[in-house]
Amino acid sequence: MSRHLGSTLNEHLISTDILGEHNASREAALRSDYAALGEQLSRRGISIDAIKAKVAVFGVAIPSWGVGTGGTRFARFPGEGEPRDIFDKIEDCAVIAQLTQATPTVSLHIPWDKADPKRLKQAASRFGLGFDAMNSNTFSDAKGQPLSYKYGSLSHADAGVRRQAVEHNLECIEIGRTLGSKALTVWIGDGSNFPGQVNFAKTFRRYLDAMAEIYGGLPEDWRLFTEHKMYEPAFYSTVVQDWGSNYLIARELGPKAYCLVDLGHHAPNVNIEMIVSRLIQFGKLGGFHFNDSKYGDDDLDSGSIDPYRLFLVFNELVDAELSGAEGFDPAHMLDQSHNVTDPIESLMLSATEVQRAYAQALLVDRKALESHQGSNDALMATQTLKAAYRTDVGPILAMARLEKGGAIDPVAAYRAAGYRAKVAAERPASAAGGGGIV
Ligand SMILES: [Mn+2]
Repeated sequence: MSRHLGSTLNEHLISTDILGEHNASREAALRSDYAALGEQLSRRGISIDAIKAKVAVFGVAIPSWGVGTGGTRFARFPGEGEPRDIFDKIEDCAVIAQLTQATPTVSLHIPWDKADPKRLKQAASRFGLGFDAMNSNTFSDAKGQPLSYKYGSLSHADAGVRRQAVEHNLECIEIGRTLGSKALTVWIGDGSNFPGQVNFAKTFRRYLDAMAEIYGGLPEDWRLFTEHKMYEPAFYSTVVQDWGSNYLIARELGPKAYCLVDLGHHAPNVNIEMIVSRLIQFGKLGGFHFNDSKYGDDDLDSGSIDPYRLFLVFNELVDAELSGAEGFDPAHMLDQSHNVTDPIESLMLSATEVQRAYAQALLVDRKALESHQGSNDALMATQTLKAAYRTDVGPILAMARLEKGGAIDPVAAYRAAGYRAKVAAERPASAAGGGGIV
């Protein structure tokens, strides 16, 4: 049987010998678990190989800033061997991609990742990585920037500040064009902290006009994603605060504009899966930032708090995929902040959790579900979802990884390879470096 370990021309940062040993010691158990699950699924009329094939081509992008240690409003505690610049970040992303085989692309943030685009492209192609959506930043002031974003950016009362913010976004498109990116994600922190501080309608109008200019600079085959967030840093009102405003933006701007849903950017208990369904139904779902949240944050690891909600989101996505919803092609990206874990380990597990939710959603018996819905059998309808959710799809994910040259257990292989200790010796800790979310 052919094995794909190290079969590509990509450079590997985790030794293929260590990875081979890791997999060899686990392969027999995995094959046995996979066969048992295959038998169980076949009784349910599902081909395990067909599910595995779908999982194998499912990818989620890694945000460049995610591999650095994050921080809170109070402090940032640098992690050992964290990346010093974008080239270190690309190497960390390559490790995640090698071991999980689920993260083929990196999403850059400008200006944090600003570098010669040709060098960036070379650095990524060494490891076979591509570039996902570009992310602009008008929520903090870059060094040497003439005008400040303290009171907003694209919706600022001053035309000069708005111009500067538009130009920055156009520059992000230019850089992304060289890198082979196909989308720009815009999130702004604009809003207010006091009632009366801003005029809601005027700020939104100014934002729409500025966004129209950015939209005008999009290449033909690009998409523009706007990301809503209920609050923070503005704690009284936010210009792009919810999916309703976001939908209005996408509709006003035109057919290349879509809404991006960050799971952590909603009020607690909001029915996010229904928002996802609405955006799909009206052709405006652009993509996701995956993370999890307990209260009002957008920082925790995907699937770490409420994996059932992640499954329910994917239930909507698979429903759209199978029903051939028009123009349905959502982008997937992780967006979380790691403060108490090794970011590489968190990102590997998070990518796996996203894949897991996808695989579980593929197992939903949709004919049965439709029939229960038609006969108002609420109990059996919800049990149909639970039956899929309760299935341990771990062997499917692990087999897909193994066959693509990844690790059966990515975290165990990563620890065995000693990557963090190696880079800790090469990358001196720096309080300024890291570029996590602050
Ligand atoms: Mn986000």
